[in-house]
Amino acid sequence: MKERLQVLQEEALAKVEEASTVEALQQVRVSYLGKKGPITEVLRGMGKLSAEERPVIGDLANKVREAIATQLDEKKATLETKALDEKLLTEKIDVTLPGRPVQVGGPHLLTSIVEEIEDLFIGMGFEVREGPEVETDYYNFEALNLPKDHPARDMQDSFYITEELLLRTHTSPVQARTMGEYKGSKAVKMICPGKVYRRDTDDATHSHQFTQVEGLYVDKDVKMSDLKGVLNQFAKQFFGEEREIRLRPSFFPFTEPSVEMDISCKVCGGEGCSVCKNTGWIEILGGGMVHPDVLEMAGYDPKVYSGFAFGMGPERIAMLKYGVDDIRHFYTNDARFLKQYHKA
Ligand code: 2NL
Repeated sequence: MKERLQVLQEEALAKVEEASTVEALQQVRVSYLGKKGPITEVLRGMGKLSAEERPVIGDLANKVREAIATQLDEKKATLETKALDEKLLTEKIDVTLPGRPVQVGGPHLLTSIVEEIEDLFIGMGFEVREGPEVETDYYNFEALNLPKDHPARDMQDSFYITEELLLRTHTSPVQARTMGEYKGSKAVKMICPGKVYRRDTDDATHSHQFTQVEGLYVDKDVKMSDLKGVLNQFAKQFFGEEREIRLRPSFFPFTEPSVEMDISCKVCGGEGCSVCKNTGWIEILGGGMVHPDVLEMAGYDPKVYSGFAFGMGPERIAMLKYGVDDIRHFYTNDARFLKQYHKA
């Protein structure tokens, strides 16, 4: 039995030596050390041995098994290291290769325009305020001198959620809310940028959702000349020092008197061309002196307080400044359009 064990050990070690893959090694392990292998068989047959022989053979069988197992483990480690080395050699990474370029985004043109407008008015002492896009009938219409039967609040032109709730049609309710919050106790000097909604058929110059920036200055002794001064400053800073402004009479339900402001055409310098439709002027925004009823509803005594307000559409302003020919470019978000306006 001793010899048989010794032969088995030699055989097994030779097979281990021969094996060139981890799989072949596993094969050797199973055939020599497995449950049906010869060593197990020897151990099973121990019952037939004499009491003196039993511990000697048992001890030897265990030693043989251990010797084979140790060889197997060592060979396995060697093979694995070799396999890893080969893999590392073939899968070399060239760290000097330039990386794939990362797509860099930037603010949307409308965002940049709104921020530029905000900065100019902040520079003149206005604060920036925002408010809800789902508005009550009261703040969107009633508080702005647009009673229930007023044609400007036609159901056709608004997105109603309930009888009393709608998507705001302008950002003025934010101003009405602010005045209401101050309860006629102090001056208001604010602008409110944001999205507004009107039922409209989209085309090159119309969109059912667009952006507005409105401004409001209410204080003791605010005059029309203050409106003109602030808007002139804005126009020159935004469009260029050489641009002139003019105010034309107009009508809005929430201002009296009301005006529309034009800037001189930069293409022809006022001579008349296709951009300004031969007038030399381009319409930019509307405004006026806050209607006394609007002041009164918000808790401001119109005998003590007066104010001016104005509103503009950043889409229109961006279209004029950059020659964008279709308002839908702002919303379809074609990267080829958007990229042109990413500042370096
Ligand atoms: C335009 C004209 C305008 C206002 C907005 C306003 C707000 C309050 C009181 C009075 Cl709380 N007026 N806003 C006034 C006149 C014109 O917008 O063409 N926007 C695009």
